[in-house]
Amino acid sequence: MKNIKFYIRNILKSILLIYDLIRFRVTGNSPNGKYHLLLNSFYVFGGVLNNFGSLLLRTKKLNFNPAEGILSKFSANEIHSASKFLRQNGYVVFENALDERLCESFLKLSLDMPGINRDMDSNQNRVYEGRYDRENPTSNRFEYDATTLVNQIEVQKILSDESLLSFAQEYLGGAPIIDMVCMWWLAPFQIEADMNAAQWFHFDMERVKWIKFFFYITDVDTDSGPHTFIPKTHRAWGIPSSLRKKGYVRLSDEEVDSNFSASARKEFTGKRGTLIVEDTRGLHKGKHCISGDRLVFQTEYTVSNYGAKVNPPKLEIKNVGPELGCALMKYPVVFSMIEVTK
Ligand SMILES: O=C(O)CCC(=O)C(=O)O
Ligand SMILES: [Fe+2]
Repeated sequence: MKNIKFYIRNILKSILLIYDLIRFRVTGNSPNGKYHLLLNSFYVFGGVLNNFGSLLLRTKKLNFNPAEGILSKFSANEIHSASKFLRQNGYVVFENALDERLCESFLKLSLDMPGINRDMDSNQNRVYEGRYDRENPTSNRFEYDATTLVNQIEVQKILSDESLLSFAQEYLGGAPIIDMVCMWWLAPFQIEADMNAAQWFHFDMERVKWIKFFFYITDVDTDSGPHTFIPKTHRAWGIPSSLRKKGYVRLSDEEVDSNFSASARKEFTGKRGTLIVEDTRGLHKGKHCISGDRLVFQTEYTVSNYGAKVNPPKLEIKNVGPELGCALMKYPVVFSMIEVTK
């Protein structure tokens, strides 16, 4: 009986979601913050309505030049196979995507730029805002805000990279919109994995369809917090209903292990410069870092800004470098979730 009620309630919510998606397509508005309906529909329909939403809301593909940017070192055939692999498995890895020089610049940036400790589940970590001290971490996760990041020339290089935009577009099936720019350290601060630091398995669900690019800026081994994914769980019904029904929560390793064999887990160890492209609608986490540390820079591209409300990062016009300046003029929709200010 409880089960029937759960399904009836959520089917009604899914009908409301379809109405809200169509209204958004027509008016560009979702007045009463109906995005939680997307989550509800996912619990019941396992992603089918996400696919419907992305077909409805995507905009026309743009004419990027895939030969311009960091993926241009891979042949057209390799990119084609990578794209296919990503669609089938939910992830694909490019080794040496970033060169040593760019990794060094990102590393230096992370040590010069102020950041903030992520609150931990226990709230036991120190509230700290300032520069990162690799020798004395004070949280499992230390992060930088998007506004600080988008004003940096190294970051702008990635944001305006046409080979990345082209790869994202191929997956999304419509013009990619940059909707997240982040960078963070994982460090061995507390013995336990932290849920709030995304160290327990979960799926992301802020948009109808999106794709994340994780760039390793430091070498990552099994102890220093490798990003971890369960292949194929990005597909419709890819996450078993018993796990989806728990809602938008973090899942323990035991809960995940009771549905997938431990060997199904893909733990991404790799040299700095490695790029992991992943559909984080599948189950994933940052494995708890027990020694060493891990710095990741990340961008997310979405097919539509329908979904969770976010504060747009502010990009000061005086900080816009030539590459980004050019991309902003050519592809305004890509940067439509970034606020350009005087
Ligand atoms: O730190 C990680 O590898 C996981 C981060 C995560 O959950 C995410 O970026 O969605
Ligand atoms: Fe996540």
